[in-house]
Amino acid sequence: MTDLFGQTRDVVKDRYALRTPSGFVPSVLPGWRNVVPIVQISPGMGADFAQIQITFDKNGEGRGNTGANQYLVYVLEGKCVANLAGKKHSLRVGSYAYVPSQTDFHFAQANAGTKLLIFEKKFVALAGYEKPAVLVGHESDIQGQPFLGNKDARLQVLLPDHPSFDMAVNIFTYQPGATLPFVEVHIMEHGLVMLKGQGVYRLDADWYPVREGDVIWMAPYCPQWFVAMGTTPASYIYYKDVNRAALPS
Ligand code: UGY
Ligand code: MN
Repeated sequence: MTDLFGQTRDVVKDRYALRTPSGFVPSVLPGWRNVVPIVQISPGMGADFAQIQITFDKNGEGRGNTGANQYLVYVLEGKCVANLAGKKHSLRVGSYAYVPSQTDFHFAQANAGTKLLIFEKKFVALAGYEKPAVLVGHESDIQGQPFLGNKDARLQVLLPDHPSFDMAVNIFTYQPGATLPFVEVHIMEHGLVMLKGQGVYRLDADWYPVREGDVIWMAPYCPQWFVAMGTTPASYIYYKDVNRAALPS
């Protein structure tokens, strides 16, 4: 039986969005060739950052300069080589690269099907602190810490917790039945991709079943809560803006 036409789990609202792979439409990004880019979140939705998925075809590559923006690139599938500010790094599933503003980059030598997730944000400098440098790591080197004392909800913080960074990217892993401890409401904005498992996300006053591959945008102050469900752990990678004044001067 075919799926029922005209149905989708996608919702795009003023304060949040849930996007699912069945609704993804490729676009074209300057500097990227032989790839399929999906802009999952962008200012067109109301967000103050962009979240982009890149899938490589044969001979795919992305070349450019970050300009005023900074990137956190995470490898969802496959492998590739990143040349960042003239230095080459081999990346595999779970690798991540922080690419500061005003930095030359070239992503290439990827297997067809390699998938990158990019969080892109305008860099806001902080007086008295140097701009962060290129940083490359792997999620397996980051210890998951119990979230607010709950060992069944663990947080891996990929970027240094330091005032020079104005963005954070974390991986949250929940055992089945584990939850965010309370409904969060905060100044930070989020972009999120479900990496594994299933659960229910509360967004504002609405509840949505979510699973691997789903994407969520949460505007600042959007009430949010999650419970992992099923028999396997659920995990998601997410972005947030951090460490800057509430009211820019
Ligand atoms: O870092 C966070 O704000 C995180 N606890 N939010 C979330 O997972 N929705
Ligand atoms: Mn949050």
